[in-house]
Amino acid sequence: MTIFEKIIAREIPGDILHEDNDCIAFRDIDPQAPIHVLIVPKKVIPRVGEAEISDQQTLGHLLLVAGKVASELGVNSSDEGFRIVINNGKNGCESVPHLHIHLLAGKQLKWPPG
Ligand code: DGP
Repeated sequence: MTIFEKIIAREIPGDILHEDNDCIAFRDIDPQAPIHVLIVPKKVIPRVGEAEISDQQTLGHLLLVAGKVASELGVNSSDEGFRIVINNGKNGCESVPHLHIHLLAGKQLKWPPG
């Protein structure tokens, strides 16, 4: 069971900002920006590179929820803004093998990423 499944099952606490039938969004325990939220599908897809055609609706839903959470946190504007990141595998710095979108905001982020 991944750490994210335990948060979904309320076996460990999470600072939850959104939940619906398909996903959950909660604040990252190790924030890399003033706003750092993870959007996680309830279905365990290990990483985006292993998603299947049948996951298409879920993948799109995660992006829409990221936008909704960004709106609720007041950063969904061109003046403010946010970044979405999906880490995949070792070189992508994935550490939890349960697909998740990072929503980062609240400061000027650098480009290119490291
Ligand atoms: P990644 O490296 O892309 O697999 O991101 C995993 C993220 O998960 C990382 O930013 C830290 C976060 N994380 C790990 N364990 C926990 C936890 O128990 N609670 C919360 N809220 N976040 C966690």
